Amino acid sequence: FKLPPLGYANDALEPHIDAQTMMIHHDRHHAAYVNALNNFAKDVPELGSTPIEKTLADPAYIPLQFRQGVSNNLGGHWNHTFFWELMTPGGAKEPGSELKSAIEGSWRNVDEFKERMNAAGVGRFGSGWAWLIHDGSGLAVVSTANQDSPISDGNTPLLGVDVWEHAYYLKYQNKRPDYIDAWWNVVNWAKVAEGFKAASG
Ligand code: MN3
Repeated sequence: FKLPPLGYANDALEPHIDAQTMMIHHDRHHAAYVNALNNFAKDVPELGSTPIEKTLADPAYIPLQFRQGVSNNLGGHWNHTFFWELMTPGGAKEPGSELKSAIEGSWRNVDEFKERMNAAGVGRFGSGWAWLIHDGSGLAVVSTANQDSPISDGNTPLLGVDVWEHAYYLKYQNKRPDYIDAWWNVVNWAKVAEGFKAASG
């Protein structure tokens, strides 16, 4: 397992997400998940040769004493790899036409969808994520605890926001709603649209 580089500088998402948060989040938190996985792979060699999504969907081959630890760190690795790609400096301010239509088919409009995501993120007690997922038939907003992945529930994540305190505390302290509001400014809608196309195709 390897820590993927950020596709942009630590300060690229300023002022919405500050450089120090990005550095610590990527270089320390994400790196810790990767290091833990490489340690687990010493005990469970199959882990290293199995696609991450496959293990998240069906971790039954992992011996019980390692399974929770593997799931936590594999989810952490996958979620963060995805999260870095879901953010971009200077991207489109809203979803492109096809994705926008799909969102408007599931909620009144894009603003209502954003409100649902905000509510899912703010309402997550403790640490976790809020997600836009494709469930095989359409779009939905869900929230997961800790590093749990929608993939484990058979869903395809299209967009996700990390609401662990480590994602925002330096700049936003206890104001998680302000962090999520700011995060919308850096969403990589092109990446979300790519996932939507693949999931609905
Ligand atoms: Mn995180």
